[in-house]
Amino acid sequence: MNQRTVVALSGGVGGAKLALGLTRILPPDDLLVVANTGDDFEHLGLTICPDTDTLTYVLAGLDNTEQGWGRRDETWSFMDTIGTLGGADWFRLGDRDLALHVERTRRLRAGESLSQVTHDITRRLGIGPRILPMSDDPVRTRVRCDEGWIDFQEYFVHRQCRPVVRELAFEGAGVARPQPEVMAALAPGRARAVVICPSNPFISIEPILAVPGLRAAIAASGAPVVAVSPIVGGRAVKGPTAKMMEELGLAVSAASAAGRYGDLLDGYIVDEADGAGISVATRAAPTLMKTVEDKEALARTVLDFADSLA
Ligand code: FO1
Repeated sequence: MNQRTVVALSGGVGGAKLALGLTRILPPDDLLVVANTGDDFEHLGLTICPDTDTLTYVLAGLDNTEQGWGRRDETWSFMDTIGTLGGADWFRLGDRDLALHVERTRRLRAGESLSQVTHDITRRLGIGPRILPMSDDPVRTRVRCDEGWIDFQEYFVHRQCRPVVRELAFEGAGVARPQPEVMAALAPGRARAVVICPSNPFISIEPILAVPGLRAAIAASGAPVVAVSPIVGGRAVKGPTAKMMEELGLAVSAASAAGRYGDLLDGYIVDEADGAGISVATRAAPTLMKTVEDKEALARTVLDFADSLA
């Protein structure tokens, strides 16, 4: 029987953790991780792809675990120096991380697609499973706050998520073409499961679902769609998820996170404390991932649950 692929949608730290767990229980060819590219931006003349790079470093075992992004064993000579030259030093690019941005930017400018560059870099770093962007066309998350529309990283890093979020937009999503290999993995009968990782629904998952054709392909894939709640005990594990929910007038709960995915979900993994008010099938499990064993255990729970829903 042809191997059936697990397709995981991921953004941010939580997504990368569960993706790591999935790599520990699946053969490399059976996992395809779709990276959100809405956080990508042009900075210092470089094309920066944070969610792709976080996945890359975590799956390559190169990640800075305390920081949740970037590489460990970093040095900061470039950042220190660009600051003295009056350049932008608010978005911290370590010297080793910088090499990735410089080389990726060179190759994109030479006409390679983001998928080609990402595939080659992940292979060179010894990563078995596929990490692919949701689209090779640019999609950029924009945030409308009281001062107007700002870029995502300006909101998330430069202003440290302080602005009140009134609205989000995914610039370019309307005309972005879904990544072909992702669409092929979602062809009817080809996927074993679609896993929506415990990422921020608004900024990590919804941009992926906004790429024309992707949401419909997931729904038509015939595979069980299982999401892991990013809210634990009424709080977000990391990042601005809870703050955004409040600012967008939503309850800060696992249920309202699930509500963002609507009828796409077949199952929802919630932390023991959070099962109330959820219409789809739920399974309670520890969703806080501190150790690699936690990540593997949650990955196993997600796939067992998905298989039971198939
Ligand atoms: N996040 C920060 O809070 N501060 C930073 O200086 C920062 C730099 C950075 C550099 C490369 C990279 O791939 C990610 C980086 N991030 C930083 C995280 C990034 O903003 C987030 O990972 C995503 O955009 C949100 O999930």
